[in-house]
Amino acid sequence: MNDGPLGTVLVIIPTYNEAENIKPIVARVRSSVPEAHILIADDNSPDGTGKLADELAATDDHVHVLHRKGKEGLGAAYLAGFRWGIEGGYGVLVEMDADGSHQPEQLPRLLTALKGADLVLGSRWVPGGRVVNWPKSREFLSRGGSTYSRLMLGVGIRDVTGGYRAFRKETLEGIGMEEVASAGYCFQVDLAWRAAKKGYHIVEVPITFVERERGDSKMSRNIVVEALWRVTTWGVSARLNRLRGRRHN
Ligand SMILES: Nc1nc2c(ncn2[C@@H]2O[C@H](COP(=O)(O)OP(=O)(O)O)[C@@H](O)[C@H]2O)c(=O)[nH]1
Ligand SMILES: [Mg+2]
Repeated sequence: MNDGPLGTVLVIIPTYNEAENIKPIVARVRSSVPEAHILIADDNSPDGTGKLADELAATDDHVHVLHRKGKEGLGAAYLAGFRWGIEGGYGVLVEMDADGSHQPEQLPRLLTALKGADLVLGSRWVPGGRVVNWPKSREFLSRGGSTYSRLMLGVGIRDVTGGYRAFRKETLEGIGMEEVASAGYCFQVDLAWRAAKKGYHIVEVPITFVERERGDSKMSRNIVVEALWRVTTWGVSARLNRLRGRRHN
């Protein structure tokens, strides 16, 4: 199993109630990057997404399903998927939503950029990146969240909450992903910040993010509050540590 110098690509798609979206997204990934494998990480969706995923896996040896016992959040599903992929010998692990927001047709650009990077972020907020079908309020929240995190954490990343990403396996192994506890958006910030602190080379590639047309978003107030709270405590404690370090020198 080896496609290219970085190894075989595994696209991990976490799902919770994505019955209307799972078949179209898998078909799009399969035709955009035919050599890649797909892992659907389903949290026992009540709408039967897991069963549809099994049907896809039964007829396509590039499609795999990880059935999880219940809804534990996006972060936990990704961590289980990363572990599954690393144990299975994949060299590149991709994060992608099931709802079509992350266009599979743009995946080749992320994978090309990964040849010269340790981590590639699909980015809405670099030149060339954009968002389709978002109300102004959601754009404001996302841009604001990214800017706040960037200033608070001191990282030069424009889109730090985005969830369309490609990791080299070595990057995930190197950042201590087992310690990542955050659930929602914060999970993405946490991973990117860990990679930045370790000095990994992070490249942002512009993407067109398309808001979902079918099914419901699982975004909630709690997820936003968790992210704000954690980013603030990380930023403050990093600053305190730097101050302490300076005093002792
Ligand atoms: N396995 C799993 N997937 C989830 C969970 N919450 C959200 N997802 C999936 O994560 C992706 C992004 O979620 P979405 O609701 O679109 O969030 P939004 O894009 O921020 O509005 C989708 O593929 C969801 O089905 C969860 O608790 N478990
Ligand atoms: Mg979405």
